[in-house]
Amino acid sequence: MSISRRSLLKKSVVAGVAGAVGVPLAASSKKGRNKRDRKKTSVSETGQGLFFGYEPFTQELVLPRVLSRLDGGERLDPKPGAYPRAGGLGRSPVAPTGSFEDVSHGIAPEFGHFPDMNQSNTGFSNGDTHEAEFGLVIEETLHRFVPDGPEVPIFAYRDVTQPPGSGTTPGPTVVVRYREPAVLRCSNDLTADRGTLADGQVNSTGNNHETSIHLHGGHNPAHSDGYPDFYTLSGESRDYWFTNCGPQVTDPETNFAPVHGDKFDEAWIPTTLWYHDHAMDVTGFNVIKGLAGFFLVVDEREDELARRGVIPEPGGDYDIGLAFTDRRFNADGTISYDFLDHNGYIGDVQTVNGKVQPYFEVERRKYRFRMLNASNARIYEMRLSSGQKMCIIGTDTWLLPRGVEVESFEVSPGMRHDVIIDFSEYEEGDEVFLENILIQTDGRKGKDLDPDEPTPLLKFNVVGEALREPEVPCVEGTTIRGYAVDVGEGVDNEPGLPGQWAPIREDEVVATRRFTADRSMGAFTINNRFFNPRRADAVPELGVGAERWLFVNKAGGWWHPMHTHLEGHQVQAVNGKLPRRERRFNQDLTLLHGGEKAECLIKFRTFSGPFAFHCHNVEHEDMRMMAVCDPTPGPGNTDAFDKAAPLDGEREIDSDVSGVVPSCLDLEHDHYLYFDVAGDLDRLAGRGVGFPECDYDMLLRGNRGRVK
Ligand SMILES: [Cu+2]
Repeated sequence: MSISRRSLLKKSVVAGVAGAVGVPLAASSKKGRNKRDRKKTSVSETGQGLFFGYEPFTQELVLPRVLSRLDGGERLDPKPGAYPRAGGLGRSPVAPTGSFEDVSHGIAPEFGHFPDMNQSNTGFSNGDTHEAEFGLVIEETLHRFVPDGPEVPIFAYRDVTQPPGSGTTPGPTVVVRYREPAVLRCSNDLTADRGTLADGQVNSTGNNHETSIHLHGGHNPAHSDGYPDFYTLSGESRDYWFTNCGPQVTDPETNFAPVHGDKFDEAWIPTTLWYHDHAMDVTGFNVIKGLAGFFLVVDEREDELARRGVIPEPGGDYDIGLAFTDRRFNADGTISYDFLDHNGYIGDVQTVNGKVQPYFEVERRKYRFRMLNASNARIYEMRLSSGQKMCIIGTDTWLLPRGVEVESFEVSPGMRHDVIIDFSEYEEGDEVFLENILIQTDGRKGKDLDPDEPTPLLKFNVVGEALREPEVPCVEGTTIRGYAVDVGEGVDNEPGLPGQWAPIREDEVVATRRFTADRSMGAFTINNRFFNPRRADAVPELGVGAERWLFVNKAGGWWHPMHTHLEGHQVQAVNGKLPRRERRFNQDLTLLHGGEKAECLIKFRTFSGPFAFHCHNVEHEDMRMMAVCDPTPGPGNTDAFDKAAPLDGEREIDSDVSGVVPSCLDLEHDHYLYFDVAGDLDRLAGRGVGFPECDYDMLLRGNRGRVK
């Protein structure tokens, strides 16, 4: 077995005590920036990739396929919530024998307890506890990044209805309706014995690889949130239950979400999400190898905006997902990844939807682009080469109350910008580039904005006739979600588009917490602590009011994009000033530049923890810049409060919660760093993953499994 990230980490941290950690071995990032040379761009200026070059903007943008819905005879078998075992289905898992048909399909114990989450509120059309079913397989396959370049190994999500080897990066796009709960069965085919090219498979690492899918922006129970060590281990499967709802409105009588509430906070209706790997210690490697995809939730407001012509039809031909990832390649074209570069992975080759600098033919009309920064550490300042303004209609997971027009916008890893670009003013044959003007040479931080040295990422080739009728404009001030209350902007929404967005109010705040980002021993800390998945760093009272979270960046000049799971937040101020205009609403990421303090308001609703919050520079995250938020019922909910016990850092999480058998969740402390023994995969051979019979506790809004 080749060396794993985790074993490297252990070695490097021990070495780090002696001061040897934090020095990247490869000097790759220093010289990495693309010069603006549209004639010929070498794949790498690091010296590693000089054996081949490519002509930029000669390959077409590729759009990911839509993930197949499983219906009719294709539905998940065995059914979600049931476990395969000899002699028929049972309620508890059995040790797997190695085939997907025989592994456990544990699902969040909340599954089945929220019948009113679906749109119709009359139960589920299929008599089940969810509406949609999907299947993904995680596999290694071959992919061509560079035009006429080599096919190289990637990790990919594959639609389970498609043949082995057809996985892609980005993975298939999941499209669901708002309040259409879904089960996604994820099968991890990254096994050490998965075969080689000779027998039609790809095995570039010779390793088992553990995974954990996080639906970024989703409002889901902890068991389905991709908690870092709630793995889907290699050769095994896991069922993720995605509510596809926003947070439930708190019951004012009990200060707690109603048990069978059908009221959801319309300010937080999800729209543009993405799913990606979140496995502890190895997220950076898994993501740069390809494990990311779009997840779109469509609601009636979007339908109405499309009917009026304000936005293109959701999921239609003019609604385009763009995932931006920078990568480095070795001389043979394979992806280069330095496990000991903890600064953050910076590539010198820019890819969009897995293709190096592609072109995209656009008609002379309006498009919606869902721009996702899927890079590990690169931050972008995006603009159009023509100087044309773009209209932002959504940031991260949520639509804005009104359109915001900008000439450029800043994007940290993990962020999404939902942007309308109108090509109607161009002539056929015009070329427009989407460009990045933020210079960044290593993972620590962005440097200067350089408008004279842009890196072109994507070329739009304008084609076709002008439209006969002008389209309805989507510009500054156009009603999108609309304001539900007057926040000094007026509430004059378009007729028939009632206001949905509302701010979290100061008078709702019941607690203030401060989280300081810093560095230590070559790794990264929040409040001087390294990540420990068994320790709660924040225990908000579930469903009660709001909290003020102060994210403080003390880590010298380093930049840290902070991401909250379960709930997004609203930034009130950064260093006492308002943030950029488009980032004053809902977001699940706040970028802290050097020395910045961001003041955010956030609520915790519907589900108890544990949930992670962390820096989304993925290498910082892997190097422990992560903490645990464990929303827990408070004393106002006496019965639940008596049972509730937040994670204390010592106690094991029960297998009921994690899906990992208890003996694999032992704690190990090593130089104050927590290591998850579950990651030592040899120890897991032949053991099952799944949820044994367990009782969901409605009062707790979750199940830690230790409450008897
Ligand atoms: Cu960071």
